[in-house]
Amino acid sequence: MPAPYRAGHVAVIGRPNVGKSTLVNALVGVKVSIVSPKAQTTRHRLLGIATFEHGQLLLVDTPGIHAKQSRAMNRYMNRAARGALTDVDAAVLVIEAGRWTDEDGLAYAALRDAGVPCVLVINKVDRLKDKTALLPFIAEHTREREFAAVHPLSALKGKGLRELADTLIGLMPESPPLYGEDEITDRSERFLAAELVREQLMLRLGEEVPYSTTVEIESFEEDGELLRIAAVIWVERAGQKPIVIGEGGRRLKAIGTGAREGMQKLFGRKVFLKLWCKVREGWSDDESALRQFGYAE
Ligand code: GDP
Ligand code: K
Ligand code: MG
Repeated sequence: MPAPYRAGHVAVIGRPNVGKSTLVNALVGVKVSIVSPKAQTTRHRLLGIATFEHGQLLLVDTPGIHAKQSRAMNRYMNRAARGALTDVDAAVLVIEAGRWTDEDGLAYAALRDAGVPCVLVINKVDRLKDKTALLPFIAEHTREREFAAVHPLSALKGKGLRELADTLIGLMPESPPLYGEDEITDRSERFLAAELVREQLMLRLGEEVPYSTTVEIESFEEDGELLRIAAVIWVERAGQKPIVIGEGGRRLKAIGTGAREGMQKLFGRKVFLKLWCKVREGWSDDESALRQFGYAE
């Protein structure tokens, strides 16, 4: 008798920048969730759908759980991360090889409270110079914590993913696939388009300004084979606008080119993208502006 098909939800939890979104993308096989070296790139919960011959994993990518609660935006992100833990069949706690911080402890505590089976993923093993350090690291951090399994891997290099997928499928309930096998996310193309613009903002702006930006899609129209998309980049203060636009409009142009290339790859169609930059004073600490911009939880 063949093994039964299994399908269910897996929350992907961890502090900012450990590689949660990279891991979700690697398991799905398509970049559905934006990635950058900056913390808090992921602001929303998003489902990545990974279909295998013996099971389907609905991976809930989340903003990193972090200690800062000061702005309304930060509170939204922590709520989105913690909220992901309800109604899941298992969770993955992602940490970085060789590093355990207080924020990892915070993420583990949220998982333990949720009472779902938890798999520890030790990501970025490709960065370890001394691989023999891995075993004592695992021993130290699993001694007083409860994990269903431990998987050292590299989401970036695609090493160890199959083993993780098998473990996770084993933790899922028996069920037929919950989504079609060609589906990759629960989010709309409109949402993904806004995210791809935001990814460019995270990549191309310095340390401060990206956190003051958000992206709103004004129009999203199919024109034959072409997608015509118009988007507004919102900043919080007038002084941030010239930074986004750049000298002679060069930065805005680069943001547009990068985002358009990402969209064409993801949507498999030609994209015509128009971008504006506008000011909305203090939007990231303003609950009603947050709701208008889609940060509702
Ligand atoms: P998140 O904030 O937890 O979602 O992390 P991201 O997926 O956005 O990744 C944060 C940074 O870590 C990005 O620069 C990734 O390229 C990098 N990264 C993710 N996984 C790996 C990995 O396995 N190895 C290495 N060397 N870098 C990684
Ligand atoms: K990140
Ligand atoms: Mg992320």
